[in-house]
Amino acid sequence: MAAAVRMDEKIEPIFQEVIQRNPGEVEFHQAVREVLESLGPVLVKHPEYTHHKIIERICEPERQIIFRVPWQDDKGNVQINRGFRVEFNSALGPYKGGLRFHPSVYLGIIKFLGFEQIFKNSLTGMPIGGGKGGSDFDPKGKSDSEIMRFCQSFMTELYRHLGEYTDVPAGDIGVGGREIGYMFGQYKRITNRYESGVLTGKGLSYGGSLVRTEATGYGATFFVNEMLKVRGQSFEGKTCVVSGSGNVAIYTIEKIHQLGGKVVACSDSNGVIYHEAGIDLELVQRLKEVERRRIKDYATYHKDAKFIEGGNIWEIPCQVAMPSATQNEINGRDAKLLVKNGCIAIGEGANMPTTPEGVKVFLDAGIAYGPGKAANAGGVATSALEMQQNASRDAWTFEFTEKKLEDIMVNIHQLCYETSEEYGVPGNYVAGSNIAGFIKVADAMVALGLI
Ligand code: NDP
Ligand code: 2IT
Repeated sequence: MAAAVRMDEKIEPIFQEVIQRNPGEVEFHQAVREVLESLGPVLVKHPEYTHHKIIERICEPERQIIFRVPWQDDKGNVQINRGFRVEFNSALGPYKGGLRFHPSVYLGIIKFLGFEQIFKNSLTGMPIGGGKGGSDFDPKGKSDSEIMRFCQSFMTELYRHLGEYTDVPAGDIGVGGREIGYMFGQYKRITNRYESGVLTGKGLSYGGSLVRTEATGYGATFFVNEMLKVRGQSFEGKTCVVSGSGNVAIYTIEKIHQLGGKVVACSDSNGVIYHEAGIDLELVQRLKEVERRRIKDYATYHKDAKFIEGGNIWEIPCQVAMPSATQNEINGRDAKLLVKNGCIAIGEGANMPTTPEGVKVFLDAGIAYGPGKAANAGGVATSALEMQQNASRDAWTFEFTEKKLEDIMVNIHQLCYETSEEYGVPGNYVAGSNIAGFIKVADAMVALGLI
């Protein structure tokens, strides 16, 4: 298996221009570099992409929206946040991608996420373009009323850019069912339209889809299951570690347990819970989904579990690791530790959780490494299934929808694997996902003319 290659000499100047035109946006540079490093052999097979300047065009968002979000806290103080929506590429369909509410959000984070989303959405095989948005608003410690006022203010500006055929946001870090509900309510009120397809991740009482809540975690686990199958392995009896304890982590843990694996650790930004007997998922769900508490409290319910304040979850030996918290949470040293401790598969529930040094370690070690744009595509794919149900005013059963999700993940895995073989790096899912995701968008861009 080949490791990450050096960037092609025709592509390098394009990348340098991206850095120059987007100063300081280091996460965006990182995401672009990773994709561009895979594309050298593609240009050899497809000289038309060079002629049409597809790479230059794909690195420049179609539209970037930045806006003020004023709101009032419970004490009556005026608060100001910044809102973003980057509408990156609509060659395959309306812009589609989540909204992130986290204090670390700035344009560079939204652009990295939006860029990844283009290729991820392409891999799903569904008619969705790429976009991402969010705010530097910190939902932690806010009351329900504060969250509602913030979401209403955010949507009061964003609504004019949205539409079921234009741009369809969903959740991401800090944005779940509660926030989507408040935003959908405000969109409906302002536009006087019950336009279900304008947001996904909706509640089941107003047009949401079964399985959307579970989809990213379930999908990532299905993807890892496929990678394991290629190696004649399965989840049965495997010790697993899942970082984070939010939406993606919770449903990753659930599916791993259903497939016979045992998750022994999860985390939040304060620290790590290690529970050798296996994570008690019902408790995590109650603490996180219902009571919105910290993962530290888990240890007060299970005396045999340990909370490691500020701990590094990747130091815990495991055979399968599924980073499901945030970007750059596995560095080169963590990756080496994982490999040394016997890890054979990585499935990225989070977006870009591994640094370039970490990716290189995994590829060099020849372990099964499923990058986020492939492994976590089940979330957005199920969003597209939600759009499909909304458009036909239908509602599918859990089993039917989950089977569709599983089929989509099996197909994505197969597409990435076959593409890696076609390009001479069998089992390199980085190359496979970047190339397969890119080609579909590039072909559509060529067909649509200079837009
Ligand atoms: P949630 O907000 O539900 O959960 C996020 C989890 O990650 C929390 O446990 C949080 O801990 C932890 N976390 C977030 N930021 C940091 C940080 N800077 N440092 C340490 N820990 C952090 O988000 P999701 O589960 O939805 O998202 C998790 C990841 O999955 C993100 O990378 C997201 O982009 C990606 N993703 C999400 C999809 C979805 O459908 N929701 C789809 C595809 C990818 P704390 O509470 O302490 O902040
Ligand atoms: O990163 C992602 O794919 C998401 N946060 C989900 C996007 C979506 O539109 O469902």
